[in-house]
Amino acid sequence: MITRRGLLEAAGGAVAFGSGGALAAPAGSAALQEDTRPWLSPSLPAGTRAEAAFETLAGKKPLIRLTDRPPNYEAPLSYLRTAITPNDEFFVRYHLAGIPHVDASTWKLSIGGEVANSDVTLSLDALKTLPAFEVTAVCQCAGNRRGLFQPHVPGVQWGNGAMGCARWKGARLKDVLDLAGLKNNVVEIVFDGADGPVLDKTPDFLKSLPLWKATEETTLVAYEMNGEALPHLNGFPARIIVPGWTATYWMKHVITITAVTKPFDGFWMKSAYRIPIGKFPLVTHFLSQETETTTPITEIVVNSLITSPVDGARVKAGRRTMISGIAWDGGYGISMVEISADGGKSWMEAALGEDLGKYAFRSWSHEFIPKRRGKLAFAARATNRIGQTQIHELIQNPAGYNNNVVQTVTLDVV
Ligand SMILES: Nc1nc2c(c(=O)[nH]1)N[C@H]1C(S)=C(S)[C@@H](COP(=O)(O)O)O[C@H]1N2
Ligand SMILES: [Mo]
Repeated sequence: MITRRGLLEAAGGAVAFGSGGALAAPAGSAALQEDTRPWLSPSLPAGTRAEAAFETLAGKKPLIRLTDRPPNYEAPLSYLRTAITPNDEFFVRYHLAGIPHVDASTWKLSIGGEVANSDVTLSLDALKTLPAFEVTAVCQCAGNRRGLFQPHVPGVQWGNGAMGCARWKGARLKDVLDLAGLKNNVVEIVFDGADGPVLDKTPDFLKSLPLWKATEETTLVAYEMNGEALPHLNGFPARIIVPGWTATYWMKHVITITAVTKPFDGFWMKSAYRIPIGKFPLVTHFLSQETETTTPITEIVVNSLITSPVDGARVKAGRRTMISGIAWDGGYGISMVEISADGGKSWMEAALGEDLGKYAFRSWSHEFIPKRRGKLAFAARATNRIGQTQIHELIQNPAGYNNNVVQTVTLDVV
């Protein structure tokens, strides 16, 4: 298991990291960064605002530490200005404090359960012999922006940075499952990662997917992120990639894949990551897990983020100013981003940046000239290709998921 010390410094090769080698932060940079306060939304709970600080994990640039056991670190706004998030700027989220050491040469992936042929065990090299596919996709925690809920709800108090977008490369999960063959009454595929609970009270993190989603062409067992091995803290040597769906299903350090003929009833399916039925306009459902009152969270809701200028920034009256950001959704693709400078009465269409695929961040920008001095509030609103748009009022739900309320930044025009 990797200790907190190991997480921070990757001491002397004790930790087997993805790209193997000098991943330790330069001496002193952690301390240096810890003095620098990250920008935090004023809507976050006071306790979070007081405690959150930059910290440099092994192989990472400084991220905002929300908790360190288990490690939960979000990206500051400045890392979200590009449609592709670099590996060393990608957020880190774990449920369990037992972060495993993983040695690529001994790592094995086991496929079993209700299989038609026989159980299969793959080495990393064997996994890489299967046809490789690449997809650019947003990995967003279901609880991203939970900290902005009013009233506050329990859980990690994420701001805007529990997300990133990368090019993921790996084998199709479907091809991996085909090696073992599935019995025809399989309903779900269950995943386990190499991490485990340190205290017995947290159940092991196991997740399942409905068979139809598990076997979609874009669902991968990924071993590369942006052309490199996965960073250790993002799931080295392989993780499940489920484009369009929230990151809770994106199992890191995956070691076991099990086919089941009954709905999987582990804690993280039955009791966690659920939303009230009928409150969100989701298109894809996870029916085998649905009850009368709740359903597992599935798709990422359509959303956007203003990344520049930052809230409270000073801009000059009469001078051209660029407002820019990113937009994303659950895989239908962004069709429009609009900006309002009058509290939502009128909207202007922003220019969309390069299309990196329907699962990716879509960058956007809008140029304007602020005329009058004083405070100027800007809102951004994204719409996707099936006409879903961001909401103006928060949809309350106990775990604080799916926060896609239109956000505003207020500029100081001088
Ligand atoms: N093995 C393992 N995989 C996991 C988790 C975990 O706790 N353990 N958390 C999931 C959740 S809830 C999220 S948001 C993403 C975070 O991915 P990242 O740490 O690469 O950013 O990993 C997912 N996969
Ligand atoms: Mo998450």
